[in-house]
Amino acid sequence: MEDLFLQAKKAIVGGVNSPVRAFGAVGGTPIFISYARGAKIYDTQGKEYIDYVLSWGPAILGHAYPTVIEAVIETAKKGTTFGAPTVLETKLAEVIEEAIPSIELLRFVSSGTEAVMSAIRLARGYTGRDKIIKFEGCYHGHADSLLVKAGSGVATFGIPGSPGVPRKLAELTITVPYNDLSAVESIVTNEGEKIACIIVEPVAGNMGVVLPEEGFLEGLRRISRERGILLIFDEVITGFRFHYGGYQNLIGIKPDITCLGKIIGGGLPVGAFGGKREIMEMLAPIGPVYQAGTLSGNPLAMAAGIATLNTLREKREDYPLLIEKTAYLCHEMEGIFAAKGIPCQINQAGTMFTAFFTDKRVKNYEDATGCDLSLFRRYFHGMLARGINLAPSPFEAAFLSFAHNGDDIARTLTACEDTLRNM
Ligand code: KE4
Repeated sequence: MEDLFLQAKKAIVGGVNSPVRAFGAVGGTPIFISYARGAKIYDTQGKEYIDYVLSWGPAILGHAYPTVIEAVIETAKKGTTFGAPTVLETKLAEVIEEAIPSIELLRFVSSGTEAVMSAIRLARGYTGRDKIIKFEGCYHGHADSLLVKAGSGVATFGIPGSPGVPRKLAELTITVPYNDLSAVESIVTNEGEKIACIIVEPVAGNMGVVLPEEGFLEGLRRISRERGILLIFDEVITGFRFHYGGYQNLIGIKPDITCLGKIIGGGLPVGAFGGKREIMEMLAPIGPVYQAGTLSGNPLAMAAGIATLNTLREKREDYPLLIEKTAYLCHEMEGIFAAKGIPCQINQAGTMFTAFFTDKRVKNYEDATGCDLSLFRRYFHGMLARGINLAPSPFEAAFLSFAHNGDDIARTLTACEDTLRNM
């Protein structure tokens, strides 16, 4: 596949259309996928892999799920996009709003980044305030205001997380450690009236899986409500990942705005943001906050989303079993690591998990970056060589799909055992 990568690099920046795919964190040449089905992906040389990336979350039903594929084919025959309303958009919106009651009104876009970028603008437009609070290690897509890292000192001015992000804009984003409610409280005490929103991944997936500590999310809801700050849950990963609905339903917290993506598009480009009617109605064409998109809500993507969520609704009783399967895999892997004397903490949340190579609990980004990256690299390549496809970065989540069966789990554990034996 080196030849394919060389050829790709001649036409596409770094040979990839999203940086993490280039294997920068793990070294080596990325595998080129030729097709996928169920829990398996197949590279261009026909090698089979059990897939735990699932295109970074969307393929929760498994790849090439027949009902989804059928819906896409049938819809495509009638045309792929019209730039005009279709009933498919209304249908998918109704399905999502029925599953996640905090969303009274929504807008579809074509990616999670677009959903978050638009939600931030809406929060700023609705509150008339400019500052936002985000958490270190949470990733919300690549909009300028979110590509910011913590400035000097605790949570003062943000500094650009990438060249091209204006310093003046970065300074409006305050970054605090995940799970650090007191840091949020002290900022809000000092400048609550300047803060438009707090955005958080209710379960973090982008520093590896990190769970909210007891009271953390409840605290954000209380603090934000007290000071007229909008609370945004970025559920691009967690939406429909834990059960048929948002993570928010499980913990009984209603954010003001929810961002969705990945699963709701069934593998086609769909993002969405939605929430309280009075907030959402600030958006054009009803309100003055502008937001738009040529392919937003296009029929093909809507058809894939409707087929996916309808299937997940039928399978809603099967989520606990999938979570149990995930817990079993994590528990057995922990045993294998322990038996080999390799320090490893596995954070599991529902059907997603991350193996951190450290002997410390990982409850924020600082803990996550303290892991042994060289161990991770050897583990990643050992598993890949044995036909197990993991995310090529230690700061990502592994996902199970409804297509992963007992044999896949057993093969994964054997590969894990064999990999560690050879490390
Ligand atoms: P997209 O623009 O990539 O569709 O969504 C951005 C986004 C927003 N919010 C959360 C919580 C997300 O996880 C993401 C994107 N996730 C990454 C992987 N963790 C996408 C993979 C990639 O960047 O290629």
